[in-house]
Amino acid sequence: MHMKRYLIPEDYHADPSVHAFNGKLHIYPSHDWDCTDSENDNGDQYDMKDYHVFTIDGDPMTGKVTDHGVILSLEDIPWAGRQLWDCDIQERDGKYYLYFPLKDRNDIFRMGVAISDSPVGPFRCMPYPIHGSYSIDYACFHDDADDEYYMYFGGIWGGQLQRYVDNKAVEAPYLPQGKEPAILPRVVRMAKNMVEFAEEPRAVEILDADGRLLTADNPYRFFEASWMHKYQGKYYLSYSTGDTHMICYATADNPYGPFTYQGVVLTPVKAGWTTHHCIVEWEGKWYLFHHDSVPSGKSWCRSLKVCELHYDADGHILTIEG
Ligand code: FUB
Repeated sequence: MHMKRYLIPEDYHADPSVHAFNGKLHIYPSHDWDCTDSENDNGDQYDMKDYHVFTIDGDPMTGKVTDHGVILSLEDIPWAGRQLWDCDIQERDGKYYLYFPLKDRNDIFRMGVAISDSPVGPFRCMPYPIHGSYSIDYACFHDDADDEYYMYFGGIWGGQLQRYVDNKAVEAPYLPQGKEPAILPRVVRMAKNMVEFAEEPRAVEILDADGRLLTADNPYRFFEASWMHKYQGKYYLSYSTGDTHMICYATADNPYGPFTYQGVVLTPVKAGWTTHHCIVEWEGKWYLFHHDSVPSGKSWCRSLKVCELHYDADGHILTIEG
Protein backbone atom coordinates (compact mmCIF):
# COMPACT_ATOMS: atom_id res chain seq x y z
CA MET A 1 0.00 0.00 0.00
CA HIS A 2 1.45 3.37 -1.06
CA MET A 3 0.96 6.33 1.31
CA LYS A 4 -0.37 9.28 -0.69
CA ARG A 5 -0.56 12.95 0.12
CA TYR A 6 -2.85 15.64 -1.29
CA LEU A 7 -0.51 18.57 -1.90
CA ILE A 8 -2.89 21.53 -2.36
CA PRO A 9 -6.18 20.65 -0.64
CA GLU A 10 -7.43 24.23 -0.77
CA ASP A 11 -7.67 24.45 -4.58
CA TYR A 12 -7.97 22.38 -7.77
CA HIS A 13 -4.76 21.73 -9.70
CA ALA A 14 -3.88 18.87 -12.08
CA ASP A 15 -1.31 17.60 -14.62
CA PRO A 16 1.78 18.13 -12.44
CA SER A 17 5.22 18.83 -13.93
CA VAL A 18 7.78 18.80 -11.15
CA HIS A 19 11.44 19.84 -11.32
CA ALA A 20 14.20 20.56 -8.82
CA PHE A 21 15.47 24.14 -9.14
CA ASN A 22 17.64 26.01 -6.62
CA GLY A 23 17.52 23.12 -4.13
CA LYS A 24 13.72 22.78 -4.02
CA LEU A 25 11.06 20.87 -5.91
CA HIS A 26 8.88 23.22 -7.98
CA ILE A 27 5.41 22.10 -9.15
CA TYR A 28 3.90 23.50 -12.36
CA PRO A 29 0.30 22.23 -12.59
CA SER A 30 -2.77 23.07 -14.67
CA HIS A 31 -5.19 25.22 -12.66
CA ASP A 32 -8.65 23.63 -12.71
CA TRP A 33 -11.79 25.48 -11.71
CA ASP A 34 -15.46 24.65 -11.52
CA CYS A 35 -16.39 26.13 -14.90
CA THR A 36 -19.28 23.88 -16.01
CA ASP A 37 -21.70 21.17 -14.97
CA SER A 38 -21.13 18.77 -17.86
CA GLU A 39 -18.28 17.14 -19.77
CA ASN A 40 -17.62 16.03 -23.34
CA ASP A 41 -14.94 14.13 -25.30
CA ASN A 42 -13.54 17.38 -26.67
CA GLY A 43 -12.46 18.40 -23.15
CA ASP A 44 -14.39 21.69 -23.11
CA GLN A 45 -14.77 21.25 -19.35
CA TYR A 46 -11.04 21.94 -18.96
CA ASP A 47 -11.27 25.68 -19.51
CA MET A 48 -8.23 26.78 -17.53
CA LYS A 49 -7.10 30.39 -17.55
CA ASP A 50 -3.82 30.61 -15.62
CA TYR A 51 -0.91 28.75 -14.00
CA HIS A 52 0.47 28.96 -10.46
CA VAL A 53 3.84 27.64 -9.31
CA PHE A 54 4.35 25.89 -5.97
CA THR A 55 7.47 24.88 -4.07
CA ILE A 56 7.91 22.09 -1.53
CA ASP A 57 10.24 22.45 1.44
CA GLY A 58 12.23 19.21 1.52
CA ASP A 59 10.43 15.86 1.57
CA PRO A 60 7.47 15.80 -0.87
CA MET A 61 5.47 13.59 1.53
CA THR A 62 5.65 16.02 4.44
CA GLY A 63 7.29 19.33 3.41
CA LYS A 64 5.45 22.64 3.47
CA VAL A 65 3.92 23.59 0.10
CA THR A 66 4.09 27.27 -0.83
CA ASP A 67 1.99 28.93 -3.53
CA HIS A 68 4.03 31.59 -5.37
CA GLY A 69 0.94 32.86 -7.14
CA VAL A 70 -0.03 33.26 -10.78
CA ILE A 71 2.91 33.03 -13.20
CA LEU A 72 1.01 33.23 -16.50
CA SER A 73 -2.58 34.09 -17.51
CA LEU A 74 -4.53 34.11 -20.75
CA GLU A 75 -4.33 37.93 -20.74
CA ASP A 76 -0.51 37.71 -20.95
CA ILE A 77 -0.62 35.69 -24.19
CA PRO A 78 -1.14 37.76 -27.37
CA TRP A 79 -2.42 34.84 -29.50
CA ALA A 80 -4.65 33.29 -26.83
CA GLY A 81 -7.89 31.55 -27.62
CA ARG A 82 -8.83 29.25 -24.73
CA GLN A 83 -7.77 26.36 -22.47
CA LEU A 84 -4.34 26.42 -20.83
CA TRP A 85 -3.63 22.70 -20.43
CA ASP A 86 -0.67 20.73 -19.08
CA CYS A 87 2.56 22.79 -19.05
CA ASP A 88 6.24 21.98 -18.46
CA ILE A 89 9.42 23.92 -17.81
CA GLN A 90 13.18 23.61 -18.33
CA GLU A 91 16.18 25.69 -17.33
CA ARG A 92 19.01 26.43 -19.75
CA ASP A 93 21.90 28.81 -19.09
CA GLY A 94 20.07 30.55 -16.25
CA LYS A 95 16.81 31.12 -18.14
CA TYR A 96 13.56 29.26 -17.45
CA TYR A 97 11.35 28.25 -20.38
CA LEU A 98 7.71 27.49 -19.57
CA TYR A 99 6.02 25.52 -22.37
CA PHE A 100 2.23 25.42 -22.49
CA PRO A 101 -0.53 24.13 -24.82
CA LEU A 102 -3.23 26.63 -25.62
CA LYS A 103 -5.90 26.85 -28.31
CA ASP A 104 -5.37 29.75 -30.66
CA ARG A 105 -8.28 31.80 -31.98
CA ASN A 106 -9.05 29.08 -34.53
CA ASP A 107 -9.39 26.56 -31.67
CA ILE A 108 -6.17 24.78 -32.67
CA PHE A 109 -3.74 23.74 -29.93
CA ARG A 110 -0.25 25.25 -30.28
CA MET A 111 2.80 25.34 -28.04
CA GLY A 112 3.46 28.66 -26.36
CA VAL A 113 6.60 29.56 -24.44
CA ALA A 114 7.14 32.09 -21.68
CA ILE A 115 10.60 32.97 -20.35
CA SER A 116 11.88 34.09 -16.96
CA ASP A 117 15.13 34.58 -15.05
CA SER A 118 13.57 32.78 -12.09
CA PRO A 119 11.61 29.51 -11.73
CA VAL A 120 8.84 31.41 -9.91
CA GLY A 121 8.57 34.16 -12.54
CA PRO A 122 7.68 36.72 -13.66
CA PHE A 123 7.39 35.03 -17.08
CA ARG A 124 7.34 36.97 -20.35
CA CYS A 125 5.36 35.31 -23.13
CA MET A 126 6.74 35.02 -26.67
CA PRO A 127 4.39 36.79 -29.11
CA TYR A 128 3.74 33.68 -31.25
CA PRO A 129 3.42 29.96 -30.65
CA ILE A 130 6.41 27.79 -31.57
CA HIS A 131 6.52 27.26 -35.33
CA GLY A 132 5.43 23.76 -36.33
CA SER A 133 3.92 22.96 -32.93
CA TYR A 134 0.61 21.15 -32.44
CA SER A 135 -1.43 19.05 -30.01
CA ILE A 136 -0.95 19.06 -26.20
CA ASP A 137 0.88 17.84 -23.10
CA TYR A 138 4.43 19.03 -23.71
CA ALA A 139 7.11 17.46 -21.53
CA CYS A 140 10.63 18.82 -21.97
CA PHE A 141 13.46 16.48 -20.98
CA HIS A 142 17.11 17.43 -20.53
CA ASP A 143 19.36 14.53 -21.50
CA ASP A 144 22.61 14.63 -19.54
CA ALA A 145 24.13 12.20 -22.10
CA ASP A 146 24.32 14.81 -24.88
CA ASP A 147 23.20 18.00 -23.07
CA GLU A 148 20.25 18.30 -25.49
CA TYR A 149 16.62 19.07 -24.65
CA TYR A 150 13.89 16.81 -26.08
CA MET A 151 10.21 17.73 -26.17
CA TYR A 152 7.66 14.91 -25.96
CA PHE A 153 4.08 15.75 -26.80
CA GLY A 154 0.68 14.75 -28.12
CA GLY A 155 -2.77 13.70 -27.00
CA ILE A 156 -5.66 12.17 -28.95
CA TRP A 157 -9.39 13.09 -28.93
CA GLY A 158 -9.63 16.66 -27.51
CA GLY A 159 -5.83 16.89 -27.70
CA GLN A 160 -6.12 16.93 -31.52
CA LEU A 161 -3.17 14.58 -32.31
CA GLN A 162 -5.35 12.57 -34.74
CA ARG A 163 -5.53 15.67 -36.92
CA TYR A 164 -1.83 15.38 -37.90
CA VAL A 165 0.01 13.00 -40.20
CA ASP A 166 3.74 13.56 -40.82
CA ASN A 167 3.43 16.85 -38.88
CA LYS A 168 0.84 18.23 -41.31
CA ALA A 169 -2.81 18.91 -40.52
CA VAL A 170 -5.13 16.61 -42.47
CA GLU A 171 -8.62 17.42 -43.66
CA ALA A 172 -10.15 14.22 -42.34
CA PRO A 173 -8.75 13.25 -38.91
CA TYR A 174 -8.67 9.50 -38.38
CA LEU A 175 -8.54 7.51 -35.15
CA PRO A 176 -7.16 4.00 -35.80
CA GLN A 177 -9.45 1.12 -34.87
CA GLY A 178 -9.01 -2.46 -33.65
CA LYS A 179 -5.72 -4.03 -34.73
CA GLU A 180 -4.47 -0.93 -36.55
CA PRO A 181 -1.37 0.58 -34.91
CA ALA A 182 -2.30 3.15 -32.27
CA ILE A 183 -1.43 6.83 -32.72
CA LEU A 184 2.04 7.54 -31.31
CA PRO A 185 3.41 10.36 -29.16
CA ARG A 186 5.91 12.71 -30.78
CA VAL A 187 9.41 13.85 -29.85
CA VAL A 188 11.47 16.73 -31.15
CA ARG A 189 14.89 18.10 -30.19
CA MET A 190 14.78 21.74 -29.17
CA ALA A 191 17.04 24.35 -30.79
CA LYS A 192 19.74 25.94 -28.64
CA ASN A 193 17.54 29.04 -28.23
CA MET A 194 14.83 26.79 -26.67
CA VAL A 195 12.04 28.59 -28.54
CA GLU A 196 12.27 26.67 -31.83
CA PHE A 197 12.34 23.05 -32.92
CA ALA A 198 15.76 21.93 -34.17
CA GLU A 199 14.21 19.29 -36.44
CA GLU A 200 10.89 17.86 -37.58
CA PRO A 201 9.01 16.07 -34.79
CA ARG A 202 9.22 12.26 -35.00
CA ALA A 203 6.75 9.57 -33.92
CA VAL A 204 7.87 7.64 -30.83
CA GLU A 205 7.33 3.94 -31.44
CA ILE A 206 5.97 1.89 -28.52
CA LEU A 207 6.42 -1.82 -29.22
CA ASP A 208 5.24 -4.96 -27.46
CA ALA A 209 7.65 -7.70 -26.37
CA ASP A 210 7.50 -9.19 -29.91
CA GLY A 211 8.55 -5.91 -31.51
CA ARG A 212 5.08 -5.00 -32.83
CA LEU A 213 3.52 -1.55 -32.45
CA LEU A 214 0.79 -1.43 -29.78
CA THR A 215 -2.59 -1.52 -31.50
CA ALA A 216 -5.56 0.83 -31.12
CA ASP A 217 -7.56 -1.77 -29.17
CA ASN A 218 -4.72 -2.36 -26.68
CA PRO A 219 -5.75 -0.92 -23.28
CA TYR A 220 -2.10 0.05 -22.65
CA ARG A 221 -1.65 2.12 -25.80
CA PHE A 222 -0.68 5.83 -25.70
CA PHE A 223 -3.39 8.47 -25.30
CA GLU A 224 -1.73 11.61 -23.79
CA ALA A 225 0.48 12.95 -20.96
CA SER A 226 4.00 11.87 -22.00
CA TRP A 227 6.74 12.13 -19.39
CA MET A 228 10.39 11.16 -19.77
CA HIS A 229 12.85 10.25 -17.04
CA LYS A 230 16.06 8.29 -16.88
CA TYR A 231 16.86 5.52 -14.41
CA GLN A 232 20.15 3.65 -14.36
CA GLY A 233 20.98 4.91 -17.85
CA LYS A 234 17.68 3.79 -19.44
CA TYR A 235 15.04 6.10 -20.89
CA TYR A 236 11.56 5.66 -19.36
CA LEU A 237 8.64 7.04 -21.35
CA SER A 238 5.49 7.10 -19.23
CA TYR A 239 2.06 8.17 -20.45
CA SER A 240 -1.67 8.11 -19.85
CA THR A 241 -3.84 5.55 -21.62
CA GLY A 242 -6.77 8.01 -21.49
CA ASP A 243 -10.07 6.15 -21.84
CA THR A 244 -8.61 3.08 -20.09
CA HIS A 245 -7.41 5.36 -17.28
CA MET A 246 -3.91 4.04 -16.54
CA ILE A 247 -0.39 5.42 -16.43
CA CYS A 248 1.90 3.01 -18.28
CA TYR A 249 5.57 3.02 -19.26
CA ALA A 250 7.98 1.79 -21.90
CA THR A 251 11.78 1.85 -21.99
CA ALA A 252 14.52 2.46 -24.55
CA ASP A 253 18.25 3.04 -24.73
CA ASN A 254 17.98 6.45 -26.42
CA PRO A 255 15.51 9.38 -26.28
CA TYR A 256 13.93 8.67 -29.71
CA GLY A 257 13.19 5.01 -29.14
CA PRO A 258 11.80 2.62 -30.24
CA PHE A 259 10.45 2.00 -26.73
CA THR A 260 9.39 -1.39 -25.44
CA TYR A 261 6.23 -1.55 -23.35
CA GLN A 262 6.95 -2.57 -19.75
CA GLY A 263 3.86 -2.22 -17.54
CA VAL A 264 1.47 -0.16 -15.47
CA VAL A 265 2.78 2.61 -13.21
CA LEU A 266 -0.61 3.67 -11.80
CA THR A 267 -3.94 1.82 -11.95
CA PRO A 268 -7.07 3.94 -12.62
CA VAL A 269 -7.56 6.75 -10.12
CA LYS A 270 -10.84 7.08 -8.30
CA ALA A 271 -13.53 9.52 -9.42
CA GLY A 272 -11.65 10.89 -12.37
CA TRP A 273 -11.73 10.46 -16.14
CA THR A 274 -8.23 11.79 -16.71
CA THR A 275 -5.03 10.57 -15.19
CA HIS A 276 -1.76 12.46 -15.60
CA HIS A 277 1.53 12.32 -13.78
CA CYS A 278 5.24 12.95 -13.59
CA ILE A 279 8.08 10.90 -12.11
CA VAL A 280 10.86 12.71 -10.26
CA GLU A 281 13.89 11.83 -8.16
CA TRP A 282 14.45 13.82 -4.99
CA GLU A 283 17.25 13.19 -2.51
CA GLY A 284 17.76 9.58 -3.57
CA LYS A 285 14.07 8.59 -3.61
CA TRP A 286 11.62 8.50 -6.50
CA TYR A 287 8.15 10.04 -6.48
CA LEU A 288 5.01 9.86 -8.60
CA PHE A 289 3.04 13.11 -8.74
CA HIS A 290 -0.47 12.79 -10.19
CA HIS A 291 -4.06 13.89 -9.66
CA ASP A 292 -7.50 12.49 -8.90
CA SER A 293 -10.97 13.93 -8.45
CA VAL A 294 -11.92 12.37 -5.13
CA PRO A 295 -12.27 15.63 -3.14
CA SER A 296 -14.56 17.33 -5.71
CA GLY A 297 -16.28 14.33 -7.29
CA LYS A 298 -16.04 16.22 -10.62
CA SER A 299 -13.61 15.06 -13.29
CA TRP A 300 -12.71 18.66 -14.22
CA CYS A 301 -11.88 19.70 -10.61
CA ARG A 302 -8.79 17.66 -9.89
CA SER A 303 -6.49 17.57 -6.85
CA LEU A 304 -2.74 17.00 -6.83
CA LYS A 305 -1.22 14.00 -5.07
CA VAL A 306 2.20 12.52 -4.46
CA CYS A 307 3.49 9.11 -3.38
CA GLU A 308 6.78 7.24 -3.45
CA LEU A 309 7.63 5.12 -6.48
CA HIS A 310 9.85 2.02 -6.33
CA TYR A 311 11.75 -0.12 -8.83
CA ASP A 312 12.61 -3.78 -8.55
CA ALA A 313 16.19 -5.02 -8.95
CA ASP A 314 15.73 -5.21 -12.76
CA GLY A 315 14.54 -1.61 -13.03
CA HIS A 316 10.82 -2.42 -13.40
CA ILE A 317 8.53 0.13 -11.78
CA LEU A 318 6.34 -1.43 -9.09
CA THR A 319 2.66 -0.73 -9.92
CA ILE A 320 0.91 1.80 -7.68
CA GLU A 321 -2.81 1.45 -6.94
CA GLY A 322 -4.82 4.55 -7.94
O1 FUB B 1 -5.84 19.19 -18.06
C1 FUB B 1 -6.34 19.11 -19.37
C2 FUB B 1 -5.98 17.81 -20.00
O2 FUB B 1 -6.54 16.75 -19.24
C3 FUB B 1 -4.50 17.51 -20.01
O3 FUB B 1 -3.78 18.22 -20.95
C4 FUB B 1 -4.57 16.05 -20.21
O4 FUB B 1 -3.37 15.38 -20.03
C5 FUB B 1 -5.63 15.66 -19.21
O5 FUB B 1 -5.11 15.54 -17.92
